[in-house]
Amino acid sequence: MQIETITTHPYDDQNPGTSGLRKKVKTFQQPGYLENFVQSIFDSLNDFAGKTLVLGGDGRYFNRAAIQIIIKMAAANGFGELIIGQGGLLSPPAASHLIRKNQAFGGLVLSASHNPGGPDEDFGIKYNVANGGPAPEKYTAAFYQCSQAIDCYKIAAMADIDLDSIGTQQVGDIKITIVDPVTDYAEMMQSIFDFPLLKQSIGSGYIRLCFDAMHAITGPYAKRILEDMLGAKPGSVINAEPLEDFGGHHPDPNLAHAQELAAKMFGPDAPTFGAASDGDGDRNMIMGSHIFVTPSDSLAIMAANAHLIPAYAKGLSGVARSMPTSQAVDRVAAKYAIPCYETPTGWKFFGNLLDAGKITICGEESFGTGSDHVREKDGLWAVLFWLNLIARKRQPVADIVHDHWLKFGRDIYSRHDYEAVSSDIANGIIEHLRSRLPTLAGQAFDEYIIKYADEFSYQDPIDNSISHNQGIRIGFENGSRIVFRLSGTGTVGATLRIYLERFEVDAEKHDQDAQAALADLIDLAEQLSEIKKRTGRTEPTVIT
Ligand code: G16
Repeated sequence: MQIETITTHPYDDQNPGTSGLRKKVKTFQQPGYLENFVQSIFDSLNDFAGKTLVLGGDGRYFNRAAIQIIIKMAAANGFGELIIGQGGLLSPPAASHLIRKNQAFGGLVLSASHNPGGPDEDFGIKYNVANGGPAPEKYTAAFYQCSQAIDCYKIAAMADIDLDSIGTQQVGDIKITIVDPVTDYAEMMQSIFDFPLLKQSIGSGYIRLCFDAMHAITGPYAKRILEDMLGAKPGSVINAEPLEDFGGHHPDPNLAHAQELAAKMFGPDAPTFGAASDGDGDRNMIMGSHIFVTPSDSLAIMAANAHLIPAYAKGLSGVARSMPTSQAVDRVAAKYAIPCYETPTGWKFFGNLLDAGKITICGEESFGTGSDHVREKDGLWAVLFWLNLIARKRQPVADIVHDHWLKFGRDIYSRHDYEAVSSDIANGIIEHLRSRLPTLAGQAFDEYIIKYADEFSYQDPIDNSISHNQGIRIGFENGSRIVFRLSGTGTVGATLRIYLERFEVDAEKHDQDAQAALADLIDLAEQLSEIKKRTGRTEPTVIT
């Protein structure tokens, strides 16, 4: 096999964000752009000659073309085997599982998650390490450093690989195995949850479900597991066919974007259970008949009830949440006397805690939950977890949620996003907030007295690495919080996120609408940050 060395020049924008490198497809299609980043990853890794790399993506536009390029580069750089999902498809949790199961050196996951797809939309790539999880910051910093000095990349002169036929072939020195993307993942789910009980509850009609795959990768996974294996009625999985442009929608599982599902769940004769997943299948939205469960509540409810799920029957070693996620799970951890860790936003920060056995379940406000079964958040896992809970408790979602609030109180929560703000303005807002931090503690805004105001830093308890500037936190004497952060996953300008939460212990007030209940905090967030004033916007782009 002939290896070509192609001369290239650095692109200055290849610094990975919260979850890999995400850019417009057109950016990735520039000459050498994808190749530079892949070569920079390979150049910063050691000792992978002859080893295995897992490869797959969320099936969005450019997925197949990118996979063909990466196959040739992996061959040229000396990998011994590639394990690739059929059709180039692998959800991050399925890829994570394959890396772990096959003791692979690592994996490349092509995904821009919940961002829209198509020739004018987004694409992304991230590297996962041998534990199956997203590369920690020390790796991503090295990728960026290499990308800034790159002058050539290596690529094998070989024909495109047939991605659609399952099987193994040897091409020169590299073995290429195309696997069914669902089989191993489905087997793992069977080992975690009570499938016979689920089959019985779904088959008997006790649970009627609707899963919105949003024309993204979970279509084939959900059809196989929910319909074929668990007996949900054909058609229970809607928008099941993965499309390169997700049917023109944002494959983002929230009430703003999963409108078809939301209409069903708040409509007449609503199913017992509703859920949606994102473009690459690692996020989840949980709904019941006439109720939406916030991701922060979902995490807390999972932690509080984990003993009802076969794989977690022995209890949890600990839990973790990202800093902006509500404190609901902290209350569960306190009650059951297990550790609760607060990490920066980004699944990569859970990896060390999971590897060290410090936590069993973790999650984020951004519609992500997962456990130690893989090292990625896992949308369908969360769906099966909830189905298993409903079946075990014989309670509808709304009752499970209300019972939880009764026991622990309700952390009323919302996130307001201002998307595509000019980067200068967004940075100015963060600077403005930063400059106010030293003087805020002790200030009173009606009944809201500021207890602390700081910028979140995290020291990893396992490797002691420190991550600074992970969001601005303003905490109040009454337990309420406002957090401000710049997103690390957007591809146009900057996205400003405001996270708002207020604790309500009074059961009479648990049913309030979140926006109304948070109105004072929303006003206060504006007073502190001047986002509307500085951006000229009158309202957030998305409220979740
Ligand atoms: C990624 C990360 C998550 C993070 C989310 C939002 O998820 O893996 O840990 O919470 O982005 O990040 P940000 O607030 O910086 O936009 P995904 O589903 O996009 O891969």
